[in-house]
Amino acid sequence: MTFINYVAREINCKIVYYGPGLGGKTTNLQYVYQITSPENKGKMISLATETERTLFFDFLPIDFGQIRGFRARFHLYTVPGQVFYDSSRKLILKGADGVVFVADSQEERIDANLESIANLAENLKEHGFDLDRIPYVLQLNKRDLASAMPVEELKQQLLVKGEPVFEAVAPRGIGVLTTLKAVARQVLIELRKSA
Ligand SMILES: Nc1nc2c(ncn2[C@@H]2O[C@H](COP(=O)(O)OP(=O)(O)O)[C@@H](O)[C@H]2O)c(=O)[nH]1
Ligand SMILES: [Mg+2]
Repeated sequence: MTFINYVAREINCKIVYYGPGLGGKTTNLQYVYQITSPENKGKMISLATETERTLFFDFLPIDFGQIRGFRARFHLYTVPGQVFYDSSRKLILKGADGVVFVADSQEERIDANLESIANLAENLKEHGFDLDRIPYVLQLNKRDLASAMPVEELKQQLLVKGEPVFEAVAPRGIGVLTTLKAVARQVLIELRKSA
């Protein structure tokens, strides 16, 4: 669902941050937004539900994202994590070029992570996409917490297809950009195939 703007010579790519509530999706986006210079980003839009916010903004990375003379503009979205917002999640997922799954490393959130991955697979399927084929990376967030499960154990439970895995502490920006660059790289590879 990539939108090409020939006048601006830009290719628009949509990347969705998915995962259980309070896992750190919004924090990831806020960090990327903070460190992007004002001339390269649009407004941060926030849609507030009662308990959570859905955020999105677009930006033009200067150090990555070139494709045949076009610059790639990335539109980053978060989804609400709670079960009863499934219709919003589905809507936001529509037309995604790539997905970042932000897992909460805490032991007590393992079931929430698993449920959210299953929900992602299901919702992608409804849009005619396949988790096995869409650009996808796994972020293990909250590595700073004492209750964080060992990385190997999390990988065993959460990996779906040998996707790249990144450890993160989103409020400190640790792992945030490496995660984003990895999914962006996959999206650009897919685009080049179809260009
Ligand atoms: N200790 C710690 N707290 C985090 C981390 N990432 C996010 N948080 C906190 O977890 C809470 C939920 O984060 P948020 O980004 O809103 O989660 P979202 O529901 O997935 O968007 C906030 O209070 C964040 O500051 C992390 O890596 N470590
Ligand atoms: Mg959020």
